[in-house]
Order: sequence, then C-alpha cells, then structure tokens
Amino acid sequence: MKVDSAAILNSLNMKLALDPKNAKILVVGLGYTGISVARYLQKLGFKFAITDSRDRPPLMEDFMKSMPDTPVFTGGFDEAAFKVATHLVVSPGVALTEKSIVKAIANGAKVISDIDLFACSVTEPVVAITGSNGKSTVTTMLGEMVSSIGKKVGVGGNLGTPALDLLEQDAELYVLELSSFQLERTTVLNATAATVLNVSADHLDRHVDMIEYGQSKKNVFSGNGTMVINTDDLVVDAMSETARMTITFSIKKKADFWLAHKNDTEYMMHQSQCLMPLSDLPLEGRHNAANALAAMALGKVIGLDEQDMCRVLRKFKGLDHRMQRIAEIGGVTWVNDSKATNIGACIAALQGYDSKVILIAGGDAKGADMNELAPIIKEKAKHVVLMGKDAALIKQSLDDSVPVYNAENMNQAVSLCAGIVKPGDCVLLSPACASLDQYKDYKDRGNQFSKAVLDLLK
Ligand code: UMA
Ligand code: ADP
Repeated sequence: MKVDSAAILNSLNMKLALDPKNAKILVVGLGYTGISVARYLQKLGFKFAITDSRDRPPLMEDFMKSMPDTPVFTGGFDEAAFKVATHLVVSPGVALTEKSIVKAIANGAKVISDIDLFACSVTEPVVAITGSNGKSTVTTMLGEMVSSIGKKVGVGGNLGTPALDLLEQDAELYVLELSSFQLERTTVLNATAATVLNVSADHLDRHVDMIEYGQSKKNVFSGNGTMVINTDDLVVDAMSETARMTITFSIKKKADFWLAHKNDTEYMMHQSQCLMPLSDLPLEGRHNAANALAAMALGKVIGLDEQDMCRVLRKFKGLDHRMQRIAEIGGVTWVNDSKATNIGACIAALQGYDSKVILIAGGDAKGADMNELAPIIKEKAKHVVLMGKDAALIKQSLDDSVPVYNAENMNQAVSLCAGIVKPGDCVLLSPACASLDQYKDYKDRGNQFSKAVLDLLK
C-alpha cells in the first residue's frame, strides 16, 4: 500500500469509526471481495473473522493456508460472530436482508463495503462508473485512455480485480466499475468523476423495486466530484444536482459530449468541436456511441486530451461476449451478446439492427417484467429461440406474434437457428436474462454459443 498506514487508519477512524483497538470486524462472504478485505485488514493490524453461508467456498482452502490464524465460520452465518461484531464488511453477493445482518444492524453494528475501505485509503483521483449496462465497456475504454498516455492506472471493482487489491499497484489514478450491490452499502466514496450510465430493470430479485435500485446507483455520486450525466436517461438526468460540477452526454440531443451531422458525416462532438467521425468507432450498436461519449466526458474531467482519447477509441476492439461477431457462415452473421443479462442490454442490441434478426434469448429473468422487452422483439426479430428458466415468460409476452422455438441447450438453439436461416440473416444471442440457471456464468454461455457456431463449419 502506497499511502502511509497512519493516514489510512486516521481516515478509517474519522469516516467509518473503525479503529484497530475497538473494532470487532466480521467479513461476510469468502469470495474475491472477502479475501481482498481480509488481506487489507491484516496489513493494517485489525482483528477480524470471516463467515460464508456455504459449507466449503471454493477459495476457502487457499485462504486458510495464507491466513491460518483468522477465525473462519462456514456452513451458515454464525449467530455468535454477528452478535459481537461492531462492523460488518459485507460482500456484494450477500443481501443486506439476510436475517443475521438485519439482527446485527439492530444491535448497533455498522455495515460497510470494500469500496468504503478503498475510498479511505487513496489520495489519488478515483473515477467511478455504474449503470445497468455499459459499465465494463466504459471502464475498460477509460482505463485504456489513461494508460495510453503513460499514466499508471488501477482498473477494477465489479469488473474483476477487487478495488482493495488495486492498492498494491501504486497507481496514479483509479477507474472503478461499481455494481448496485457494491454501491448500496457504500457511504464514503468521493470520486473525482462519477457516472450512472443508464438505469433499466435489473437485479429485481435482490432490490425491492426500481426506486431502491436507482437509489443504490445514485450513491456513486456521493461526495462533491464532477457528475457525468446521460441526459437521454430520465432517471439519470433526475439525479443531477445544480450545485455540482456536471458534464453531460447524449446520443439524441445537444450536450457537452454528443453526436451531430456535418456535411453528411455523423461526428462525435465536444460542444461545438468535431472530435471524430462516429464511423471511426469500431463497435456495433449506437449504445456504444453513448459509451464512448461517456468515457470521453469522464476523461475530460481527469484532464485527458480529446485527440489522445479518440486515438484509443479508434483502436478499441470491444469486450468478448458483448455484440461480438463470431463468424459469417454462408452469408449468415452470428453475434455473441451473452453479457446481455437484462432487458436493457437486449433492447439496445436489437435497436442497433436495421433489419430483422433471429434472436436467441432466455435464462433467469431476475424478476424483470418481460412485457417491457416484447415490443422491440416484435419489431426486430423474425424468429425467437428461447431457453432456460424464464423462457415461458418471454413466450407469453409475445402473444404468438413472432414464431417461437424452444431449445433445451445451446447446441440445440444453434442447430435450430441453422435450420431456419437464409443468406443475409443475423443470428443474435442476446438473452436478456442471467445465465446461472443453465451455465457457470455469461462467459460459459457465450463460449458454448461460439463453439456451437464454429462447429457448424466442421
Ligand atoms: N455468499 C454467502 N451467502 C450469500 C451469498 C454469497 O455466503 O447469500 C458468499 C459466497 O458463497 C461467496 C462469497 O459470499 O463465497 C462472496 O461472494 P460475492 O458473490 O460477493 O462474490 P465475490 O467473489 O466477492 O465477487 C464480487 C462480485 N460478485 C457479485 O457481485 C455477485 C464480482 O462481480 C466482482 O467482480 C468482485 O466482487 C470484485 O469486486 C461479478 C458479478 O457477477 C462479476 N457482479 C454482478 C453483475 O455484474 O451483474 C453484480
Ligand atoms: P455491464 O458491465 O454494465 O454489464 P457491459 O459493457 O459488460 O456492461 O455490457 C453488458 C451488456 O450491455 C452487453 O450486452 C452490451 O452489448 C450491452 N450494453 C453495453 N453498453 C450499453 C449501453 N450503454 N446501453 C445499453 N446496453 C449496453
């Protein structure tokens, strides 16, 4: 850790009432977050225990080897450990409605997050990115923009590397992707620049409703840094505060970063200045224009040069499993958008097509209302192949207006599509649902799709 421990301890005490003498910390969740928290607390000399409701979390063995003296409680949340805790550092995958957590809060325990601990430990600028969709793309774009000018940047959070592990990197700046789960339990983040890219239904199996979900996202703006606001999204636009420094972006109307036509060419703009033709951005879908504008707006706040940022955007390849073109076989394009784990992402994918596609969708809807997805499917899909737990919900919402086929697994879905495609068609896997009912994760689902598609060539 680069900053001296005394300064961090002081900040933890001031902001979170956390000091090594009196705090009894329980780390809840023995996954990537919990382990990063344990390493951090150990370095600073805190005493803590760790608990996980699973019998043997996959990372447990290695953890116990590396920290043999830490009390570990698994196979259920240990009531006694919760009872004595003054602070609970709760992993994002654990709901705050867990009985043991609710009871501990009633007994006076304070819930904090790894992001709170991170925020107390850095003096370098932090850029925080949340939203229902586009977080990973924008976080990666901005990270590449910063490193392209030779600055040392720590990029992580929900993206993969836990925020506290980034502290080892001695970075000059941090770019964090934050989920609603991380933000709902974060109180002291004070990012230099922050954005909520968009808000559409997601994780409604964990959040009470859209209002609570939106409130969690809004926590990304806590503090007094610059707000980067998507004025196309009514929920996000309503979060802006007149007293705060604000930069806006839009793909529909004039904003600080926006799109405009000049001499038959559509440009990415900063106010009245043309930055680059939108056609230079090598990514599918207009939602990626919004992502690029958001990344530039955030980059502007931290002092990046516009042309340096454009250079990175021109070379940005996009991330796997997001509108990723897998193959063109016999004039048919196969696109893997497995990361579309909610309806907003699937809507954005379909909106990007001028002609009708063959859509593969379904999985775990996480409580979302599939009737919100139905209109765009009716408009943009000529056939729909459905899989997974909530396939019936999607089918029901379509009222027989589009031909629907059911598939047991990805191989079957792909061969069903292969049987109905015509040259010029596009087959799009954009499930609008989580994958966990049938796959290890969205990557596994996307990889199975790609493999099944490439097998068609054999
Ligand atoms: N656990 C329990 N009881 C529960 C739920 C979980 O004991 O009821 C335990 C699990 O058994 C696990 C541990 O808690 O051993 C930690 O789980 P976690 O789910 O919080 O996962 P981590 O390994 O700490 O990973 C988390 C994020 N996971 C989730 O938010 C679910 C990772 O995001 C993130 O990359 C990582 O922290 C580092 O910051 C993943 C994710 O799926 C990619 N995020 C969701 C998304 O993007 O939609 C929000
Ligand atoms: P996140 O990290 O928020 O899940 P990703 O960049 O991984 O975001 O993209 C997830 C899904 O959302 C993909 O299907 C992608 O095509 C889609 N997507 C990306 N950006 C946007 C956006 N701005 N609006 C709507 N959908 C988007």
